[in-house]
Amino acid sequence: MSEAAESVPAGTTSVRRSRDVPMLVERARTGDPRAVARLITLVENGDTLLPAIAAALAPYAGQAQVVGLTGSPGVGKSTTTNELVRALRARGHRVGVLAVDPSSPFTGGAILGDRVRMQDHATDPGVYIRSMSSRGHLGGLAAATPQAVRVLEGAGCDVVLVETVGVGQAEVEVASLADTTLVLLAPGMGDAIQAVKAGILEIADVFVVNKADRDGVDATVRDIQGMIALGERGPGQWRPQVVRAVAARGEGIDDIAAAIDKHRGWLVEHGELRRRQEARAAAEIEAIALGTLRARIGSLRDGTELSTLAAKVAEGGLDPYAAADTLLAQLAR
Ligand SMILES: Nc1nc2c(ncn2[C@@H]2O[C@H](COP(=O)(O)OP(=O)(O)OP(=O)(O)O)[C@@H](O)[C@H]2O)c(=O)[nH]1
Ligand SMILES: [Mg+2]
Repeated sequence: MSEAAESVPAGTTSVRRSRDVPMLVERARTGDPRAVARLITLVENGDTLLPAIAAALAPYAGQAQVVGLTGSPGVGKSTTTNELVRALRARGHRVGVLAVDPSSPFTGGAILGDRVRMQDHATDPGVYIRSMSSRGHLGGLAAATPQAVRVLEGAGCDVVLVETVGVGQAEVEVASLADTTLVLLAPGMGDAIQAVKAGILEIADVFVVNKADRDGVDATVRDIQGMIALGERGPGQWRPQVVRAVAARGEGIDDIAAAIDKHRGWLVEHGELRRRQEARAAAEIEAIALGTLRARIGSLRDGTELSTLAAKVAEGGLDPYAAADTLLAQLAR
């Protein structure tokens, strides 16, 4: 705990290094980007202040519309995000952007590219853009991202766009945190097949076939529509939309926005929005609980409990299941 940071009157330096959660949240509420940045850093680092931050932000849960964008590297996620931000700003929305890379513990060069591509909004006080890595956070990005979303909700963002790189399991996990998930594909990248393998098809609410200025766009659209047709869907279930775009020229962005709106309407109409928010909360609680358990098991390993049990199991006096039960009972205390 940095005492100095707290005694300094609230200014630039103190906000950047502050550990005063009520002050940071109050400032974030007024849209102070430094307070938002500081809170997200604390979240990202898995700081010991996390529970206090979560408690202070709890009243603002569920106030923003969360839209996830995922897809292979270079498919055009940041370009699309940038254009969507423009469209949302034109409607007067406050927008938060989180660019997360689940596959690497540190966000690397791609982020610099994102910054450049989203430069258009760098001086707009109605836009907050942030890159995130999973460094330090016990539950990884799947646990850190919803908390960062809460920070942005607390800061008054109406919409939060979450860009994740890749089409693997970790991306599916992060993308499933959104109310509406956009999966971006490009012609000729074999993305459609990879998407099926990674279970992306199940989480996509809207498919965006970007780079529609390239050859093979019709075939890609056909592939996806074929896959959607094969997917089992009960009556009243959402049928994923397919939208073409040339994000680099701002084309198709209105169609993407319209598809997001349509999905939003469907979510509300079918009570699915609350169900998704609850599923998200459940995943969050589980990740935190597992993180705590893992930390406690780690500390048990250093102690005598585990070695005592291990000795008994090794000499045949106890079976490992019973030993694990004993261990869990000890952890619960
Ligand atoms: N031809 C063409 N190029 C595009 C289009 N949209 C984006 N690009 C280009 O594709 C490249 C990658 O775009 P990004 O928006 O950075 O892609 P990304 O998916 O965010 O990439 P990562 O974050 O690295 O995974 C850039 O050079 C863009 O200018 C498009 O519609 N058509
Ligand atoms: Mg990007």
